[in-house]
Amino acid sequence: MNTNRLSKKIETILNHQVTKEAEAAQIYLSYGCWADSEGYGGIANYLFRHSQEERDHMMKVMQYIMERGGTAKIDAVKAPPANPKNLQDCFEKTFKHEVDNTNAIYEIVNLAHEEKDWATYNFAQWFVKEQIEEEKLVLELLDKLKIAGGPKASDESLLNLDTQLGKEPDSVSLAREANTENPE
Ligand code: OFO
Repeated sequence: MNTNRLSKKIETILNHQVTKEAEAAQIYLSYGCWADSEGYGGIANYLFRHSQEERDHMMKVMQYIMERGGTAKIDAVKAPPANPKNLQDCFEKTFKHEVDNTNAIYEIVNLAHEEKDWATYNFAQWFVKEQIEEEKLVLELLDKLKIAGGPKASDESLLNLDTQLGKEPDSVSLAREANTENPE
């Protein structure tokens, strides 16, 4: 008896998303290491905490695959991209990664819709909402940097921004409902 409630295509795209979330976690880790090496300890801390959030997303997708009777697979992850040139570049690249991830989520939504897999369609809606928040979060980083002076920001305003980001809450509100212990 086939107890897998996911089609082959849906199982594959969801497993692909597991890898994407793991890659996102690595990117945030890598940018965090770069920020720390540049002296931005607060921003590094912020990026490290966000890396954990991406791991929570990975767990959430894995758990869904397993709940539906599918097989979650752990694949190799790509090496993170080269270090950013500066903070502006770091936040801009982060934004691009988030948009790329949003597009991957939309692919899942489109396929689930096409296959009338309403369970997966419904599951993916959490990520659609989450991506709105994640993109907003990075746009806010870019806004804060702009207010600090953008590419011409003084050391003092960058230090203030660094201190401020070091104190930001761990994750956006939706993601706080899901973590490695409770990826619901
Ligand atoms: Fe940055 O987001 Fe996961 O899904």
